[in-house]
Amino acid sequence: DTLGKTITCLAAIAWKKNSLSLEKVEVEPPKAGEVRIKMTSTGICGSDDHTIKGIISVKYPFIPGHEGAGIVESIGEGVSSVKPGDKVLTLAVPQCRECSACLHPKGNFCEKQDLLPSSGLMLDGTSRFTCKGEKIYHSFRTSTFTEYTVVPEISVVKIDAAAPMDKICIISCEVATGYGAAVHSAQVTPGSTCVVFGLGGIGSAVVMGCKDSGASRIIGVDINEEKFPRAKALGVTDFLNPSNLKKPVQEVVNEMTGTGVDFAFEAIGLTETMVAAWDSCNLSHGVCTIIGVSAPDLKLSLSAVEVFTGRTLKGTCLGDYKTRDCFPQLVTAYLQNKINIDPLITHQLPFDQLHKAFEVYHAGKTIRCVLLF
Ligand code: COD
Ligand code: ZN
Repeated sequence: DTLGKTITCLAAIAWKKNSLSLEKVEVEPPKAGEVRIKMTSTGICGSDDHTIKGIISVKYPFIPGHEGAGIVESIGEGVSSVKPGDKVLTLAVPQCRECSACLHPKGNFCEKQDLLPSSGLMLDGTSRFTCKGEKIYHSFRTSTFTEYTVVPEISVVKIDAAAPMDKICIISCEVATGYGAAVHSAQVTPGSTCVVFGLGGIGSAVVMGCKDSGASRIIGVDINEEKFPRAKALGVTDFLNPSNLKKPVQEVVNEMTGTGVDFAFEAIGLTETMVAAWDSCNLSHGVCTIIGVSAPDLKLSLSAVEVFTGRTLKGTCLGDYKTRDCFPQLVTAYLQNKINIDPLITHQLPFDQLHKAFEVYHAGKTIRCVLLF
């Protein structure tokens, strides 16, 4: 029985930039308003790689991971939305239901989030993890690369008890972020032309969302041509590899479409591809949706005179979904065969083979690799 006790278990710790190792960690019981989860599965997202490399700024040493699913082990005082035994998803952006973002009908970037900036601590300013006597930080208040984690109640949501845990973890980021960007944030229209920059996990989910929305042409852009066959199966109609082009990719997109695309998406996190996505849009009505997160100190350089013509530049985080309200509905939609997320998972490995999982990820072989506990 683990109730009220510190649990010692296996977790991945990033001690410093680019150094990840599996360690025995102590996970404290949840305090008031917190939930301790026994993880069942977690995806490896590009953002986790960004945190390990220090591109997204975080506090070291920390436990990475945010795309997680698990079963509630115990709850702290006052927790009412989940109970031990519930199947849950972890939420990289919480939903406190009290802040200005949560109260706004369209807002989802809850003020209690811990992405930008990142404290690496729970809401009370302390950590629940220690290793070898040292305090270990959290990431995004989710930290899913561990057999047990502790998260605030606002960063977790109960899902359908029938949900297959080896699959649905990707709904908590890849599906919400990518598929949601197309169907919910940009609201891609039937017959439209789209371009998707980056055909990794997130970009592939964007392609799926464009296709499900009835887009008639989907141009996929990636420097790794190994991504093309799977993206084609998901709905990409035309491919561009910028490293093989003699002119900027946006010029080629404009020539191919005549007038620029109706919808552009950036799912890489580089300023140059963000600008290329914007410049690929129809001057009058094009909508450019930025999904990728860049390093915090960078700026975009756009032609100022071309801003007034009517295009829309929009950012999106987790598909603009209010996470606790909407993620259970995405799980249910999957269970009802309304969204097919299966092709977005290309690899599955046991959690203790985390290093191998990162090797296949870095080799550019994956759309999503899911780690199973
Ligand atoms: N031109 C074209 N393609 C490129 C380039 C380039 N210069 N550089 C890299 N790529 C391709 C890679 O070959 C790869 O296929 C793809 O871009 C990136 O894919 P992945 O699989 O490495 O990463 P994803 O898809 O899991 O994530 C990418 C994001 C940028 C979306 C991610 O890192 C991110 O920033 N996510 C944050 C979005 C968000 O909402 N966060 C909240 C919770 S994560
Ligand atoms: Zn993610």
